[in-house]
Amino acid sequence: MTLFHLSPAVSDALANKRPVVALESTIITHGMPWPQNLEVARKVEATVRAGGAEPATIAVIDGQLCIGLDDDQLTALAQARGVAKLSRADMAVCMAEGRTGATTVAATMIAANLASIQIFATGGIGGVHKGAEASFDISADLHELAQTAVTVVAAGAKAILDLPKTLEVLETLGVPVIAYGQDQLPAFWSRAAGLRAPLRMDTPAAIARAHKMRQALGLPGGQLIANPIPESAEIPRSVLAPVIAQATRDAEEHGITGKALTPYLLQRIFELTEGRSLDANIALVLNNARLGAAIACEMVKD
Ligand code: PSU
Ligand code: MN
Repeated sequence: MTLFHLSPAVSDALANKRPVVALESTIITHGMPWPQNLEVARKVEATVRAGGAEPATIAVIDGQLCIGLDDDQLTALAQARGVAKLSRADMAVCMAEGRTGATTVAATMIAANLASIQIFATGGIGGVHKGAEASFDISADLHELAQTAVTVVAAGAKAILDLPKTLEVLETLGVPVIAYGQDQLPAFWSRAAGLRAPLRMDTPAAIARAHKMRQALGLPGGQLIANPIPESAEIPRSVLAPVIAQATRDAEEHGITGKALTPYLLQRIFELTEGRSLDANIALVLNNARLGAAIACEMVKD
């Protein structure tokens, strides 16, 4: 049984020890509307290539765990409806049943690690949802960061989450949360959350060294690199706070919970900001792809 399928380009890059950056697919199927999702997926790949690394977008297609998608696969995924959102709990079932699913941060980390890809760039990770003390809604992404040795570049956790609780859980789980180039924790659509990040690093080389150091120490798990959104694209917190509050109330009113909650909130915020949240989301994903490529380039140096 072959466990996963590498695209020719990814296979070649890995065989020749060239830098590779993993990319998730839930952001394509559940995180952004058509047709921007396809445009962004292509642009993210192009950005990784421009940064000197090979992109490996990951998804389960007809039961096969694909690491590196061609343009037809990317297009089909971006257009498909009702694609499953896969995390650690459901990836194996989707594969066993020969179905198609998009990988979240957690599932993408598992797949990347299987293929020895150590860097992964995305938009935002899942975290502790507001009201988690009642709902218990804590993303499996956090536990994955604690056990799978992949460095994840994100723009911090989304402001729809409870950021202080998310930081607490990551600390409990022993996950380094490293702000890139600033002291403040970036908050996805805004550069600052009003919270200090536990750690700070200023260069891709230092991040690559810290990743290797964790491995040398025998520590399981990865690192979370929180890369602030470019200044020109950020949406001030004062603009976003009431929108998030409204979206959260709407979700409650409609009884949206579990896996459906994050996609619902993202879509609602997109509507309430008349598309502005999507523009910011695109800018930050591309920014993370650039940093991911730079870290991947450092990682392959001895
Ligand atoms: N960030 C985005 N868009 C997304 C997600 C994150 O900007 O679509 C996805 C990621 O795949 C992440 C998932 O792993 O949401 C978290 O979902 P949950 O909160 O259900 O664990
Ligand atoms: Mn959840």
